[in-house]
Amino acid sequence: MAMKGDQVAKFVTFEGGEGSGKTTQIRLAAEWLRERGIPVLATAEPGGTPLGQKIREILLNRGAWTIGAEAELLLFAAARAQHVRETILPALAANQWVLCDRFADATFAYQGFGRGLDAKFVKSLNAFSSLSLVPDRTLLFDLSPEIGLARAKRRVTGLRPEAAEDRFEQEERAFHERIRKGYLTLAAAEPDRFRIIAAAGDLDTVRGEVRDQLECLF
Ligand code: Z5A
Repeated sequence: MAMKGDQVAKFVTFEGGEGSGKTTQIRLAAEWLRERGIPVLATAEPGGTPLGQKIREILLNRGAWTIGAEAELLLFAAARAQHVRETILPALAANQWVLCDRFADATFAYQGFGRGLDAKFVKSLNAFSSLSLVPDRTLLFDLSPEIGLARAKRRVTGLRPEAAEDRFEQEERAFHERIRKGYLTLAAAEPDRFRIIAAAGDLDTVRGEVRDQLECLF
């Protein structure tokens, strides 16, 4: 599809449980948008800035230290605040589309629904740490934890070898079921923003669904 010069940049987040295929599809979507002449920044949380990368190492490395639910929440929030200020807002201001692998909904799903932290507090911390930025569209990659965790186990994480299965992948099955339910609850509450992607499909089918959803934003 030919793009117009007056295209307004969009902020699109990719959410879902472990191994749902977000990272793979962000890469494909970014390539596809670039081929259409659309400037794109593909980024991820936690991460996306030097501070965010440090926080990511602290959060995801297995076994080296204990992190309680409250500290975990605040670390994700700190990474996000820096990410929005240093990376996301400048990219949008430069009229670049931003595709982000996880954002504030992940905090709701994992620390709120998953860890059971107070929903009202998580909501207000999310607004603070996002500098009130809300995605134009959120693609929720919905998949049973059974399939997702099996996929995630086969993937290379890029962390040190002994951390190949990170802190979140070690959680019990019920935790991952709560995450899935939490995401679906968030999607039901904001149907204008969320689109649910059937992530159990093969790579090409999912890629097609993602493209259809992005085209709706042109
Ligand atoms: N977290 C949190 O608790 N609170 C927060 O606020 C935030 C995050 C922001 C980040 O880890 C962790 O932080 C995350 C939530 C928590 N929990 N975990 N783990 P991460 O960034 O390292 O990982 P992730 O975000 O969960 O992504 P992932 O596990 O890497 O999965 P993915 O990105 O959704 O999937 P993928 O890497 O694209 O694919 C996984 C494998 O499946 C890979 O081998 C692919 O080749 C394969 N794949 C992909 N698509 C398909 C299809 N369609 N069919 C078959 N196989 C496929």
